[in-house]
Amino acid sequence: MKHSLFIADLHLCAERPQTTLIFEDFVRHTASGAEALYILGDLFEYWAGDDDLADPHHARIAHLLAELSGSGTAIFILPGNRDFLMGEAFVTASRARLLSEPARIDLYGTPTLLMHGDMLCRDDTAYLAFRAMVRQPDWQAAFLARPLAERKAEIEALRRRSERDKQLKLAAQMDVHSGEVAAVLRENGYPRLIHGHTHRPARHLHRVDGHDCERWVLGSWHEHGSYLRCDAAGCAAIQI
Ligand code: LP5
Ligand code: MN
Repeated sequence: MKHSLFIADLHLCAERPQTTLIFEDFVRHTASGAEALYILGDLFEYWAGDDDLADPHHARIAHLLAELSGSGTAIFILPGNRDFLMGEAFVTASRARLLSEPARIDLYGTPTLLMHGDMLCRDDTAYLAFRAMVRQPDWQAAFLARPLAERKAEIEALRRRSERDKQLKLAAQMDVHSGEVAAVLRENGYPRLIHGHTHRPARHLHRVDGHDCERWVLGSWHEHGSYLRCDAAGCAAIQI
């Protein structure tokens, strides 16, 4: 049966080789049977710019995706808060297509909205202010003009700060806001939303303006692999 797969929050990096091995196995033996693979953000621990494709681990992942695409599975990448600096060079090397957020697709007859999920965390105001700054094209051009080693050091400092800040935030503050979920479904069409980011895999039901909607939250790959498989009959979450 024709089907598509959805993943997010793999946070791949050379320091976690086991996750990369699980991902390679998933791509070669599971994703290869799908019509399409949608990567909804945070494929990498972080992405400092496409010049980091020279890193052997990054090149290995791009090559793996290019092989999958060459074998007939379409690959779509919607970048997350860790890898929004992914550009044309990475998607070309991976033979993937870049999606901008929110992306609307027709998934076997069901209108489906795809997001990373960070934009839905309306109560995380410190993060949203930071996000607004780093998503500006001018800010990104200035950042990318700096030497790669400097950018990586800056991002690692930011990662440490982010981990510290998260300790001070309430769990609810870092979850999606149901009002924001209703707003995006209203603006972009009902009835299905798929996203990641919160690392709280689940299927939620929402009633929005009289429409029964479903929201699938993808799991992270920290403990084990996880993906969502959708076909004309619906979606199912699967753990590897
Ligand atoms: O990533 P995760 O899920 O652990 O936490 C996120 C939010 N944190 C982030 C930061 C990333 O983890 C760091 C990697 C980003 C790489 C991007 C590269 C380009 C940018 C480089 C800038 C130097 O996204 C976290 C949320 C959490 O999700 C839950 O939703 O809470 O947000 C934070 O912790 C952010 C702080 O609240 C605010 C930080 C303000 C920092 C201001 C200094 C900016 C310095 C810029 C220097 C050029
Ligand atoms: Mn994220």
